[in-house]
Amino acid sequence: MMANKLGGEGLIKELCNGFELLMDKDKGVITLDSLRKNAALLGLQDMKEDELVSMMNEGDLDRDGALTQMEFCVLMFRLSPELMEESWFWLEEALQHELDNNNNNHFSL
Ligand SMILES: [Ca+2]
Repeated sequence: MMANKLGGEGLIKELCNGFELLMDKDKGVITLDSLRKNAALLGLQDMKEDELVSMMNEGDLDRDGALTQMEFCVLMFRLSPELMEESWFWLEEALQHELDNNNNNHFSL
């Protein structure tokens, strides 16, 4: 299977390729502006303004008005119901890792 071949990191990378196309190159995150500007690169040029806004809202887990790479990846997984169950395993592992890192950062502050 593809997931086994690539490993978790490779699979996630593959799925998140869109992030770099959509992000604001200066800020390193996806904003509504960069999404609007770059949507056509992913074939999303037909998305309406309110669809772009709701995509941002749905993906923006910490409500800072921008999508980080991790937030974008989570959104892509949620928008891709055909993805294998196995992908969820890798994503959860990556998320857990991310959360652990964040927790550690909190404690060290
Ligand atoms: Ca965010």
